[in-house]
Amino acid sequence: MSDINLKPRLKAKIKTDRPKLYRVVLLNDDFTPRDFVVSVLKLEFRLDSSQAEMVMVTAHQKGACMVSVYPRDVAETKADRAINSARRLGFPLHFTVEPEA
Ligand code: TYC
Repeated sequence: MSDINLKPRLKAKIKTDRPKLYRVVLLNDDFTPRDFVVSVLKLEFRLDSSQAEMVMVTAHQKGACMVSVYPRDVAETKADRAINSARRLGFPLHFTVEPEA
């Protein structure tokens, strides 16, 4: 007997899965000025001043800090734009994008 199911599918399958979310993580380095890190967090990731300061200080002290979560393409675009804006000024600021657990 064949395992192939020849019955027409009657119900349209509605895709309800939410898009997976990805974290953008800020990494510390010894060269990028603190004020520049805060500006990038405000401009690119829309953090307010106190959030941006807190994220920058946490990365500075612990080595890394999660900035926010987004769908994959948004996370990658924001991280790329932030990295490139730092690179244009010669700063090695870096972000990673990783899937939420
Ligand atoms: N450590 C940098 C300095 O002392 C500041 C800094 C903070 C850089 C956080 C990157 O993710 C960072 N100038």
